[in-house]
Amino acid sequence: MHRTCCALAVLAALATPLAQAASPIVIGHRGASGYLPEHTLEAYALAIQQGAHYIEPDLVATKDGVLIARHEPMLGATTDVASRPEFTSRRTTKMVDGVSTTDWFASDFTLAEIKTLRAVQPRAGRPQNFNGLYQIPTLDEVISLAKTKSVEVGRTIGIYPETKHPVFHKNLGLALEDRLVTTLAAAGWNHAGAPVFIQSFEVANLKELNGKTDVKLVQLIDADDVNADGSMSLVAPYRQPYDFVVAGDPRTFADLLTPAGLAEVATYADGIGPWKPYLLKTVADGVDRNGDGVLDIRDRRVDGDTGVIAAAHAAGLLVHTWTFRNDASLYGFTDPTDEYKAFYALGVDGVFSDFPDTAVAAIPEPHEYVLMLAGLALIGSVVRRRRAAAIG
Ligand SMILES: [Ca+2]
Ligand SMILES: [Ca+2]
Repeated sequence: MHRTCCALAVLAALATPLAQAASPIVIGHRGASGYLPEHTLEAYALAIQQGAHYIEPDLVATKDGVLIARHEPMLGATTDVASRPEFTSRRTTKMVDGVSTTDWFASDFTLAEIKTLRAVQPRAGRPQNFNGLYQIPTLDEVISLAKTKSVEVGRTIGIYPETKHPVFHKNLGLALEDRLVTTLAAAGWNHAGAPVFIQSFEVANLKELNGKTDVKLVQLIDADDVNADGSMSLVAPYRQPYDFVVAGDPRTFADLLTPAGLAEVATYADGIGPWKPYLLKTVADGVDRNGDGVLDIRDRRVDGDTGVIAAAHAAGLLVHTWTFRNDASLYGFTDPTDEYKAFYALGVDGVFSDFPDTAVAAIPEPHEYVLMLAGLALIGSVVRRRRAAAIG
């Protein structure tokens, strides 16, 4: 009886903040890239149609300094450039974050030349029948699409641009930051309330952006791999933010998730975007859990919350995690819906998904979400009390 009263009292105390807690956002990762060639207006439009709240353009610069949407400065994997004889001689070798890379680079092409290219599907297991149909969009065009679609569908569609390889672009004389802020300002979106999150794997450029814009900023947290025991594998070039490498700063990505790391991130960013194994620990223990006769990442044992989300929230940071794919990256899960539900129950604030329809369908109803978070808060308060008792 007494316990029930306590629980109800805690629930009542939590009711106001929880009622304001937003349900998780779905970010259409490179658009609905599970279905259509990534980073095309068509893929972004499909993501919106499927219910995505944000669309994600990765940004690289052209030779004439225009921001376009590509996952990499390299064009070989996601466009038909290799089949264009007029561009054969543009293939070259550059250092990208310390890695010698031979390809066609956006920074060697004018926007007019980029516009003659067409997007292709880079993943063999995904539909190839849209190859050669769609253009490479500029950031301006992505913003226009978000605005037009917002009116069309009657809800605000945000953008979630990523500055790709900021040091690389700076060294080319094609720094991304001012170009991005200028473009956002021209769109009326250079303010804290704009439906925009800017993300980066580097730190220095986010700190620079923090001095130049009030738009929300997100520190991405990478890793090379996840070890069999569930710990993170940190190997270059996925060991550290590349600006740390250049500056001789020894800290790794994982160091940004310690209490000290999160406290520093909170001085310049509004959220973190860690790779999902940082949040939910899974272990490869050799058991074929889904019984398909093959051992792969889907069979990993789900061991549970790493505590990173609670620590980030305690530091005042949002947590948006990546990448959810129906056809890959299912650490510890065979059904993608089960994976989304597990991460929503952990309390993530958003997910980057190649299949936004599946991500949206798995979001709990608002009243379920409030109860779920109340449950998390109750568990948290019990754990804190136990810790206090142990210390006392
Ligand atoms: Ca991205
Ligand atoms: Ca299996």
